[in-house]
Amino acid sequence: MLRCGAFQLPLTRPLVMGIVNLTPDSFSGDGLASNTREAVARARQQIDAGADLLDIGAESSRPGAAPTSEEEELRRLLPVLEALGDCTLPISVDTYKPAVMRVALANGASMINDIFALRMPGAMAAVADSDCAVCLMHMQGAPLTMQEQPAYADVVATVQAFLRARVSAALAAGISRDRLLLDPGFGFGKTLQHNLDLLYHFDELSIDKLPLLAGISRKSMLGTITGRPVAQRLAGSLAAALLATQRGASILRVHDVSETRDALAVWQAVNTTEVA
Ligand code: 7PJ
Repeated sequence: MLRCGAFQLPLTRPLVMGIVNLTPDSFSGDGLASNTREAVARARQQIDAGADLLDIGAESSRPGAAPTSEEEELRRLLPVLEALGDCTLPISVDTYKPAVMRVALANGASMINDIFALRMPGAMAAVADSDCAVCLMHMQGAPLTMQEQPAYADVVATVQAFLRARVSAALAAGISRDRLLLDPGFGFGKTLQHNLDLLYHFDELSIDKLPLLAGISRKSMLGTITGRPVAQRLAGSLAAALLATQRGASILRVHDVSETRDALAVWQAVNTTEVA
């Protein structure tokens, strides 16, 4: 079980986290230019498509993206959180800013998805004061420059060591282990080869058996492999989602919820069949 504010998320089958993007400059082409009505419609679509939880992001973290101000991030986020006040699914907010975390948690969010893994001053305390779930993600560098020259001696060992240190820091800050999720951060300061190494060794990335989240949907690694532009990466995304699931992913962060659910249904049907 993952403790997620008032929710308890079962981790006995892979869960689908539907992306709701409030940024005007999303790489995946689904940005909603901070139009609240469209954003809420998109969230409801993700729910109807069978999402287990939503991930709402109001600041772009695509490679080369410049930071968004706290005020602008909240201006995009708050009306959507308010409109989703009756939502029966857990809502995760994708942010690394402590002030945004606190406001989001006070306005209905029950998970914080932090690409900086609570490294910003004050972030650890902002979530420790609540009972939300937290996704700790690995990133080398920061979005503006992270794809310039990513380099690792051993990417799997580096990500493991990073996640282990962030788990220790979170536990020391009083965040209980049933609130933690880990994520290697595909595409965040990584070459194609680094991403492939991490996906191949995905099941080795869990620290102390904590659940893993995989975010590969529509990412450029799939474009590089398939030669497809972002609008044509569904098949690649589904393949990657299944590979991550097979290697132990508990939560899949995706744009295409209903298609991912179908792929998972097939995986699950096979996976739960005992050979006579
Ligand atoms: C991720 C994320 C990811 C987590 C983004 C995109 C780029 N959060 N936020 N993991 N990616 N936890 O939507 O592809 O991989 S933004």
